[in-house]
Amino acid sequence: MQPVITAFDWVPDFARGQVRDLRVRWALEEVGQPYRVRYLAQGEQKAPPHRARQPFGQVPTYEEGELVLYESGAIVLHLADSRDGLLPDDRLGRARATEWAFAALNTVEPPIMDHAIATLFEADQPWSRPRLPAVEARIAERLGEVAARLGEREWYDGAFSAGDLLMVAVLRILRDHPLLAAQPTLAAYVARGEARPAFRRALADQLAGFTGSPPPGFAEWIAKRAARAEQLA
Ligand SMILES: N[C@@H](CCC(=O)N[C@@H](CS)C(=O)NCC(=O)O)C(=O)O
Repeated sequence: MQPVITAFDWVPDFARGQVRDLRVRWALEEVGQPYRVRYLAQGEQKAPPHRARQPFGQVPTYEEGELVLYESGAIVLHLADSRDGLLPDDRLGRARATEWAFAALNTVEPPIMDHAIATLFEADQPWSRPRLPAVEARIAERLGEVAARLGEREWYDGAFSAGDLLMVAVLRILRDHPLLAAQPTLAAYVARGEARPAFRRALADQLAGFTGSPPPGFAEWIAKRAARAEQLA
């Protein structure tokens, strides 16, 4: 039986190609595991049936037989552990790939999400603009550190791994931002990840899945929010 993941049938344009089911789709493609998708309309993620799968009311989830998993990192690591292709065979190599996966999710992603909160989710709040310089400085510091550790290597530790998959997925949140362009080796690392056939298939499939409609009142809500953000500028 094919595993089933959850994904949204609609998100705003800025989120297309970034929703976290992409990481899971990418891992599934890398290991050659066919899968099915249960699409959720906006709002459905907070209803009891999905909450039973995902306590925070978010996507993605992963169901395989009696296993129901949430957290994209845990799902990617489960796929890497249970199939060939995303973790080296040796114990120490597996530990290093896991280290890079946690570095991505635990150390690099939080300041990048702070940036998304300040510029998107809470862009209309008075605290966001004053906070931005500090958030950007923290991201710049982290990117410099990641670039220093990666050096000139193609991937973190030999062959492409689940750690690289998650690090690229996190860094590409900044794909159009000058902060990433300021680190050419990282920008090239992201481009290498995005050039992988498995990534391209995963991205195309995520984009093709947005066949739904925005929730009622979305256009009015976004316009009001933009007007408030404009006033604060
Ligand atoms: N740490 C979680 C984060 C999941 C997450 O933030 N999901 C977002 C989409 S990328 C979501 O479902 N947001 C909708 C909501 O919170 O209502 C993971 O990596 O799986």
